[in-house]
Amino acid sequence: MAHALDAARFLLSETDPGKLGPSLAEVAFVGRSNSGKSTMINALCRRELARASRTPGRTRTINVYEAAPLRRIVDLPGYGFASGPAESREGWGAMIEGYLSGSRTLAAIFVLVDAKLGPTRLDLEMLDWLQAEGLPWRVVATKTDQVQPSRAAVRRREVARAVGVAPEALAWVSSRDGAGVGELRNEVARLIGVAGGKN
Ligand SMILES: Nc1nc2c(ncn2[C@@H]2O[C@H](COP(=O)(O)OP(=O)(O)O)[C@@H](O)[C@H]2O)c(=O)[nH]1
Ligand SMILES: [Mg+2]
Repeated sequence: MAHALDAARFLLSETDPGKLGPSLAEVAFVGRSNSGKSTMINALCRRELARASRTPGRTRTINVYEAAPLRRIVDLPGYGFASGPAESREGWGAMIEGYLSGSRTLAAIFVLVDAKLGPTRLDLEMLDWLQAEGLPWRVVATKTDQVQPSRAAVRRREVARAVGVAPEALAWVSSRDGAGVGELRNEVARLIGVAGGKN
């Protein structure tokens, strides 16, 4: 069945958060390189919008998609991939923070954490920073297909504890087998104000 996010299209890529232009509502995806951000955006919108990469650290721009005019989904550069000079890594951090603290229309920031690996030090730093800034965040465990089904409940509790949330508050998603994708799709649509509840 059709869903409001099926209409999502690529809008722009930018390195300067000040040049993203106006928006009515948006959600952003952050996480370490290779955590599954691009693949998840593609799964949510059911099309190859974001370039998923075999080479970690490829997305170095803020990539913006629109599900309807001024209703946005934002793919942020992955943090924590050690390639390139230290200054450019610092630069990506400043770009991400500049965007997150500067946007007035951010309805949620989804922090993607690999379910099998759990949060890295940088993930925990990001969560502390979001909390300190008073920004609305939610942790999404990704690639849950890589956790043995018999271990899933235990693993979900472990990852939830590690990021400091209740197990039910941790989204548990696999872009590969589709687990949790429908719920997250509805949540994103509602947050950016394109909800039709058509799923
Ligand atoms: N098993 C599994 N692999 C995934 C899943 N999502 C992404 N991947 C793989 O993880 C790698 C990184 O994905 P990508 O979306 O490019 O991550 P990004 O750097 O955070 O944008 C790719 O090889 C994907 O195929 C998933 O749900 N399950
Ligand atoms: Mg990516």
